This record gives sequence, structure tokens and C-alpha cells, in this order.
Amino acid sequence: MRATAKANSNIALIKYWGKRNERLILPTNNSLSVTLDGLYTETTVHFQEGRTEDAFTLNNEPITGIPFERVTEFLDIFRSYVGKHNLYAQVDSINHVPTAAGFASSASGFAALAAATAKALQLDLSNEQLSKFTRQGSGSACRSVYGGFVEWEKGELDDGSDSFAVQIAPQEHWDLRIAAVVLTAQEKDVSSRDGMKLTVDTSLFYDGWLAGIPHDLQEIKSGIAARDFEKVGSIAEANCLKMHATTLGANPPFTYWQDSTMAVMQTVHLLRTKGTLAYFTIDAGPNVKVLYLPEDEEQVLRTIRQVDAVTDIIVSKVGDGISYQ
Ligand code: 2P0
Repeated sequence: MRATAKANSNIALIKYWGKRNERLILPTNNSLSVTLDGLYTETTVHFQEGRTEDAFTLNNEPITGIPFERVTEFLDIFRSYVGKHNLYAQVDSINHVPTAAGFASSASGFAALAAATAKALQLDLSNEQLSKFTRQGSGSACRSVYGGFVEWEKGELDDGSDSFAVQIAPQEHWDLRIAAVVLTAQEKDVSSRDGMKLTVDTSLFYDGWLAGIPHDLQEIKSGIAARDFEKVGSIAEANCLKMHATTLGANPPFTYWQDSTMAVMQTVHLLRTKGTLAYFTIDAGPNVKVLYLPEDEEQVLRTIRQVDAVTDIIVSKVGDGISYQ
């Protein structure tokens, strides 16, 4: 009853931003992501008869408090599924994702945890089923089950049985690069979970956000199918800006951006005015991810490194889905 799984992180080009059910983690809109090969989590789950509670280490450190509770509550979902309510596990994770603001370690973390748990329990799950389990740990994680380009279907049903991710194009479909730009920024003070809830509950702009989703999804999917980088990049950047606009219409208003965030955004615009196709996207934190084509790598990285606040750049290719050791 022991298994190890590795899951890559992912970056949303069409953002998940808001829940219609917080307990089951059901979203208000479909989202679409690229799986990243350079940022991943490896997790071993070992269920042992006779254990009286779970234990969790992250990067070899014992973890308690809320992060531990999220893991053990997630294991409860599997325990209920198999009807073994007193079967506890040792969970050991190694995170290869910088925990700095805006990098979704929860995506690779819960995908690796779900996959290792299912395998340790010898469950023979389809990717759709695994994605549904994973979703209940963290929404964006349900997309990390797959490699390549992935859409999370929000579903319509109250029980969440039709809310899971599907692959829309494999890793080999398109060789894109995604640079995660690390900034000398403060840790975010509004978590993505709290930020999206405040926005759904109070933002005057939230209806506008939802209204734009069908168009953005349709356009980006046709752009991915045609490998039209200008189309995909511009839709992704605009979608990110609309997501962040909702936070300014919330009560109280807030933003994830800092001076350094805007400095990188402006540098990406400058690259485009000089003829290099590069586009940014930003999650619930100050850091920026930049999309570009392999042939532009040197130009893009050299230009971004010139921004004062940039401390590191982590380059990813399009990654694959879950794997097992
Ligand atoms: C995304 N984000 O699509 C969006 C864009 C942040 C901005 O998914 O509450 O950690 O665990 O479902 O998945 C981050 O939120 O939130 C996120 P929960 P999650 O990637």
C-alpha cells in the first residue's frame, strides 16, 4: 500500500477564478492551462495498518496546522471511497516549485498526492476520475493530471460528477516556452482562495469576467489547434488582465500586482513593440509568467533580466502528465 507519483505544475491561459461550490471545489467557469515541465512535486503515500493518524512531510520537514489538515482531509475523501475510515498514511512530498508568491505548488502538490494515494490503494481510476478526486484538493490541480494543453470543464451538476479536466492537445503538439519570472516581491497577503471568494461575492466586474469566457475559450482553442502563437498569447494576456480587473471591483478592492509586476508587464509590451512575440500571464500573486517561442528565448530572457526587481527566471517547456516511480 505504498506508491510514488510525480506531477507537474500548470499555468492557466484562461483562468479559473471563482467557485460555485466551495466544499466540492466546483468552478464558475471553464479554465484552460499548459502543463509545465520544470516545476513539479514528487509524493510518496504509504498506508500502514496500525497507524492511528496521518503524517506529512514536505521537503523532509514535518508539517502541521492547516497544510497538514488539507492533506488529511483530502485523504479522507479516498478513505470514504474505499470504506476504510481508519487506514492512515505517511505522506512525503518533495516540492520542486519555488514557494514564492504566485507559483501554484498546490496544483502539482494535490495532483501528485491524488495519484500516489489512488495507486497505493490499488484503485484503477481513469484520468477523468483521478481529475475529479484531484479537483477536491485544489481546483487548478485537476488540470495537472494531464500533460500538454488541458481544459477543466466546470460541469453543471451539483454533485460535481461532470467537473473534471480533459486534454485538448498533447505535449508534443507545440513547443512553447514559459518563463516564470521571480521578483523581489512580498508574499501575497490575499490567498487565491480568499481572493476569488471575495471577488465572486462582491466584485461589480465579476459578471463581465464570466461574460467574456466563452469567447476567450473558443478563440484560444482554435489558436492552439492552429499553433497560432499571436492569437493564443494575446487571448491569454487579455484573459489574465480581465481576471485581475475583477479584484479592483471587489469590496474591499485589492490587487496582486506590485511595482515589479508592472515593470515586467511593460517590458513584455516593449518586446512586442520591437517585434518579438512574448505575452505575460499572472496568477494570484505578484510574479509574472512569460510565454514565447523557442527561437526568441535569448532575446526574451536577456530583456527581462534587465528589469531591476527580477531575481530569477525559471524556464519550462510544455510538460507531461502524471508519472509513477
Ligand atoms: C488558475 N488560480 O486557473 C487560477 C488563476 C489562481 C489564478 O487556480 O481554492 O489554488 O484550491 O481551488 O487552485 C489558484 O487557486 O484554488 C488558481 P483552490 P487554487 O490557475
